Amino acid sequence: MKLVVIGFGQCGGRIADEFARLGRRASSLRGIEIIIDSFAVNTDSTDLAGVQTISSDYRHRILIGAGTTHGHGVAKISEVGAEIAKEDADKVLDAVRTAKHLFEADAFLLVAGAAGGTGSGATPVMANVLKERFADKPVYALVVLPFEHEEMTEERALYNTALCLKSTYSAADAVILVENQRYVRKDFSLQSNMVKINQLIAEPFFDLLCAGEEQKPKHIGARMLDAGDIIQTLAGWTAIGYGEVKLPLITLPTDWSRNFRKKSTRTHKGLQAMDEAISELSIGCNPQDAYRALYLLAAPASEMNIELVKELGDHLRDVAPQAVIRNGDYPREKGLLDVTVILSQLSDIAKVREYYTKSAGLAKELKEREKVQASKAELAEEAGKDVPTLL
Ligand SMILES: Nc1nc2c(ncn2[C@@H]2O[C@H](COP(=O)(O)OP(=O)(O)OP(=O)(O)O)[C@@H](O)[C@H]2O)c(=O)[nH]1
Ligand SMILES: [Mg+2]
Repeated sequence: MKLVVIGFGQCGGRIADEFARLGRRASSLRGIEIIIDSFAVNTDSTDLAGVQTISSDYRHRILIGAGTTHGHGVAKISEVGAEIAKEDADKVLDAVRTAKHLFEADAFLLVAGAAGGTGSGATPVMANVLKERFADKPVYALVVLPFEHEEMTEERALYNTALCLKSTYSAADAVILVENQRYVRKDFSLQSNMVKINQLIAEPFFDLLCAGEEQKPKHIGARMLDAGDIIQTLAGWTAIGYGEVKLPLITLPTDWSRNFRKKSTRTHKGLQAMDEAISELSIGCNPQDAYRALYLLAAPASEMNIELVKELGDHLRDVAPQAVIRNGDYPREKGLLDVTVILSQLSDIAKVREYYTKSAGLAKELKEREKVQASKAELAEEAGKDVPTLL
């Protein structure tokens, strides 16, 4: 699958940069193209300069709202981010149109952190605009949810997140949710290691995007998972997960049907990788709420057979009984068996509901506060009405 990736705000720009690196890796190591082009869009010029792999010209690192923010960001007000994106949408569209081989792209992937101002405001607006202009290409959004400490200390973080989720869900074809906190739970040292978190966020997409672009017969599986399968799977709220098991580097060719013990070890490893992928999903969710799903098994050809693919399918069906499941196998490097899982069209995500509930009250409170502030300001002005002015 070939993507055009556009990152909005600081978080979005950095993760889009990570996708740009996945694209380079695919072309240098595998000789295939998965990222047609990548862009970073921001109201903050310093953040744009911090991006590393995305081309450094102004068409790939796009400053929006320069007239309003003078390159200094929108200070976490997502309504301002959205307004600026509406005004400067053409600037982004013009840049995207210059992407080489744009017609070959299967979809757009927009990326943003939901808690800030620029990314959370601009992503739904641009999803809308892109859907209008490119009717034939799905628009997906990868939205990063804030850390717990941000939710507890900044009510704006909660409010922006709710605004961003609601608007992006209604504009994009699918919203892939990624919880920052999940990576910290796994390894606390990651709290301050955004680079590592961003790598962990992007990595599960590598095999998934590569599998359908392979041309060499030795890397084409019995059932190739291509862009069509992914597009058919992605809809609404979506989670992605990845699990791997290391394998011995040297394995002797085996007759699977005769060697029962070896067969069960293989199955065990496959299931272990799949269980890891499901327990490490990018957002906490109940797989029973998924109406679409896919899994991709990648391993050396000698380690896979159709039976193993089927057993993994049976396992996923037990976990996500409602889902229409697509699958593929991808013969790859020695020494590793990995499984990528997508659960999509999730009917309910507790975390999303929680953002909505908390922010509904907050929306009222913010309005109330504005009113109180306005009436206090009026009183202050009234008190000074008899003081002469110098102007
Ligand atoms: N995973 C990850 N999260 C990030 C990164 N940078 C920021 N975040 C998270 O994204 C949210 C803030 O979004 P930013 O991208 O910094 O904000 P912005 O879109 O630039 O908006 P403004 O700065 O308010 O104009 C917070 O929840 C951060 O924890 C990053 O590189 N990776
Ligand atoms: Mg910023």
